[in-house]
Amino acid sequence: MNENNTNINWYPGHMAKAKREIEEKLKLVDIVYELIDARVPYSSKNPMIDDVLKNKPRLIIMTKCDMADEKENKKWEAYYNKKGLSVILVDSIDGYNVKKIVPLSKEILKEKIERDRLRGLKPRPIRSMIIGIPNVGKSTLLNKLVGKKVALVGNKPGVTKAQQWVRLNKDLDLLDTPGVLWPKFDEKKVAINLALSGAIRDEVLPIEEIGNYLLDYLKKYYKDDLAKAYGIDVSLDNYEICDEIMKKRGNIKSTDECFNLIIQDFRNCRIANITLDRL
Ligand SMILES: Nc1nc2c(ncn2[C@@H]2O[C@H](COP(=O)(O)OP(=O)(O)O)[C@@H](O)[C@H]2O)c(=O)[nH]1
Ligand SMILES: [Mg+2]
Repeated sequence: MNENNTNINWYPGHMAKAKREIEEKLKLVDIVYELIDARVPYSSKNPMIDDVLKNKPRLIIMTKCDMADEKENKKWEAYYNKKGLSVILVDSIDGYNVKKIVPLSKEILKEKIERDRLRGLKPRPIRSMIIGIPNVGKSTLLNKLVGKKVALVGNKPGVTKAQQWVRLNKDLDLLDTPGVLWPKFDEKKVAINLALSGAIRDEVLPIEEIGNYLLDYLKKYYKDDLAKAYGIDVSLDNYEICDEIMKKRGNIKSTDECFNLIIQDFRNCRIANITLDRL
């Protein structure tokens, strides 16, 4: 249950392979859990996912909702709902909403379940899988869903490649390895958001660029929180702000260190609960 692709670079070859692997697994499941990070609900969503999933029933799970801006959570949830997609916000650490995932899955699949029943098919557990970009919280959610009562179901007959399933309850089996989606960052803004959220390595972009972007964003949307967090005048330019912070904090000795501090504070939710994608 542990795949760690956060440090790899994604080349077209990797993407093609990841796509193929997901398509293979897709045939085995009734429903897909597409994980996106509530702090970056646009940037963490692979835009090619619709091509890969086609008409496969899907539940969008917005992870880390505890770290994101509550108002924005609601807006994004409404936005995806309006597009006809089912969405749920979760905190996979404390478990908020995690128990709703199975009943919601049954609801999404209720027509299919009813069709199968009318055709006289024996009822069987729903099969599902988790997919998402690196660091979105796939393993954490899987572990939370499974809890302590890990029950490996074993291979299903007719499945060529060995697949382990975990029985969550009598109604739902989950593939025990999540599908890793490649992050997509053609847009600069998306690349920066993915670096800030931890989906891609910081070193992919210069710290100065990420830092300036974050500061500008905070000045625009989280001005009061920013002023309060550092005790600074946020009408100053970014480099003046860094100078102010350096004066206040002896351990911060350069602008890069200052940008790094703000980035770490963002990641640890020390400034506020922040959402970096706006509708
Ligand atoms: N606060 C919070 N942290 C989370 C949540 N889900 C995952 N994380 C954290 O995000 C990081 C990446 O999670 P992980 O499950 O390893 O991501 P994966 O690469 O998609 O499997 C870890 O530090 C988790 O503790 C969540 O819902 N809330
Ligand atoms: Mg993982």
